[in-house]
Amino acid sequence: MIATEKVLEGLTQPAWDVARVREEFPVLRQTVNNRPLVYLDNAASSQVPQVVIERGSRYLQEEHSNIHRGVHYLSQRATTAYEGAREKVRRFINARESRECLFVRGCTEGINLVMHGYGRKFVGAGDEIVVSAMEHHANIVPWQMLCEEKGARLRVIPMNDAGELLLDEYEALLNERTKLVAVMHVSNALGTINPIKEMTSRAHKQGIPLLVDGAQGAPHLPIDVQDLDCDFYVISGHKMFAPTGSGVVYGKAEWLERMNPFLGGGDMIRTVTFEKTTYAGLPNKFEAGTPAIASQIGLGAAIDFLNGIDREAAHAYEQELLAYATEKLSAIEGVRLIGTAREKTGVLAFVIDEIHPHDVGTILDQEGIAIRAGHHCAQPVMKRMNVPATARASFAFYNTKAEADALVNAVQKVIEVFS
Ligand code: C6P
Repeated sequence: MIATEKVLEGLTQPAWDVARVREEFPVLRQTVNNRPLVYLDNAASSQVPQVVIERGSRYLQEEHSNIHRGVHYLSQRATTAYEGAREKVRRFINARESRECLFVRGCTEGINLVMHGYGRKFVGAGDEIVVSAMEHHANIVPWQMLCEEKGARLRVIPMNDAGELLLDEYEALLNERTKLVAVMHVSNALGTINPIKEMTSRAHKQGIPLLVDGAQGAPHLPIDVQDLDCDFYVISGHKMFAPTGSGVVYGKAEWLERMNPFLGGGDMIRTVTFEKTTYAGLPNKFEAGTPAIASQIGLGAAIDFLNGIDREAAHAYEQELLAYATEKLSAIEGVRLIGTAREKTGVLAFVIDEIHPHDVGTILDQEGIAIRAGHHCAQPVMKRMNVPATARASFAFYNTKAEADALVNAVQKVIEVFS
């Protein structure tokens, strides 16, 4: 049976069968420090299911070749697989056309592509870019670089203490100088789900395009870019069960057609002379050089995997797990949750009185529990919440209540060690 076509029996039942889904993720079977691995760092990078591993190795064993260039058999097979992955992405996010789905290495590269392609062409002196107070550095720094270059200004949507954006203040920031709103779908540091459809509609009322940093949205939520009506939606494959080096920029064709290319080189041109170069059509105009072929084919296989499970049940299960862990963790004296929005995905960030998050992370690691500790590439969030850093557990649909218990017990142990 072809790996990516494997039917994932048992995963489409209404009740989520977590034991069954865990079987698909070989990395979860190991022990760390003589304890079963408890992997709660999914917001940094999620794990890869067997079907994706098999698809990647099948490419390397049977199909490896450069794409778009060769007339030979292997190149055509690799091209078919690569373009097949693009079509899978298109369907997954419900883009109108596959040429609106550009392959990039991840969100950071994707946002930089839009900054160079859109920003350097359409933003000028005195213009404004609106970002939010909860953005990841990947959706701040490129826009700051642009503002510096162009003499433009970065405006910031504020948030409340729970980590929810203030929509009236957002709307008040928009004006004729605003050239782009760049906002995350889901916060990696707080878990907040932002009301993207509403935010897009408010921006569009004033003719302003909107970019969504979908790094933490695509792995957990159904994405329909036509329904959201966003102008750009950027995805990192390694956060949605695909290999590193895979990712997507969705852009409306009418923008992508008008934008400057990002990188110059092979495969993105129509003609080259020393006097002038003309560019290829979409999507090639934005895909210079040899891309991460195996990784993008892996992303296609990860999408097959996600299509093979009941995503609604997976989401409901993640929400249940979040509620369970939130209740238990917040009941511990000395623990304070950072990020308590009403709409959240499975991110549980916290601080413990008098104990540095790095110490929490290190002690949890000794228990075989992987979390992330630090500023999560969101220093402005730390400043806003008045903490130097947080410890962050982030859940995926393969995590269990027993693992949430292990987290809670280990946090209690940390407090005992320091008391
Ligand atoms: N957040 C985290 O532990 P890259 O690294 O390019 O795949 O994705 C960058 C990025 C952009 N936006 C958001 C919302 C993100 O969460 C991330 C990556 C990881 O939270 C690593 S810092």
